[in-house]
Amino acid sequence: TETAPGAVHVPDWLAPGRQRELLDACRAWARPPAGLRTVRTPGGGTMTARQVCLGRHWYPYGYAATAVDGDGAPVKPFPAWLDDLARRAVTDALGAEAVAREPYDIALINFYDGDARMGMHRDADERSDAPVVSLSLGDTCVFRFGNPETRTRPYTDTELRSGDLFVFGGPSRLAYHGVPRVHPGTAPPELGLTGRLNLTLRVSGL
Ligand code: MD3
Ligand code: FE
Repeated sequence: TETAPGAVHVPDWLAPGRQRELLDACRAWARPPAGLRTVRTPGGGTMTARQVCLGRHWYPYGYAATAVDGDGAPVKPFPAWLDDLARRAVTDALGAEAVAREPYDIALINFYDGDARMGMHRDADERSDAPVVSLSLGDTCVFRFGNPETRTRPYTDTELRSGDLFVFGGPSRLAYHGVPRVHPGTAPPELGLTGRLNLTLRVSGL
């Protein structure tokens, strides 16, 4: 269903077996070296969700081929199967015309515990207008989608559950968005995940 122009939510896009496979891959990527790190914000604070990157490290506000924080190890490679997954996701959500020419080359994986949040922000560090693909695993969260102009209202709040796909293309690509809360204990029990994880796939254009 289209939440805003170019923003399409596909509940239950990943079957339970695929959720498990993706979770296992994310857990492997989260291990050192270049594993989960706490992202420092320019104001001196830290993000409450912890993050692991593939392809390039994201740091506020840009991408780096070598780690500028964390353990200093080189970033893990972005595997070709994630590009295939991103292309299938965009095709299913927006249609084949919306799929980018350039390969998807960056994954950002955010791990949320029950207290983690993500404030309203825009993702403007990519030099490509290719749609961003978001996949959620584990606990349900409230996802807040704003507008391209201001960090403030009007918002649309939707719940993102384990297995859901969200694709952000067109005018929604630069809209403000955030995660005001996670609902602890709502993950599918068979997944074996405490907390929430979100994987985004992007074209860096770099
Ligand atoms: C809209 N992640 O990684 S997912 C992010 O749940 C991010 O971890 C949140 O915001 C999370 O930047 C929200 C939905 C999402 C992801 C990327 C977007 C919405 C987006 C990029 C552009 C526009
Ligand atoms: Fe974002």
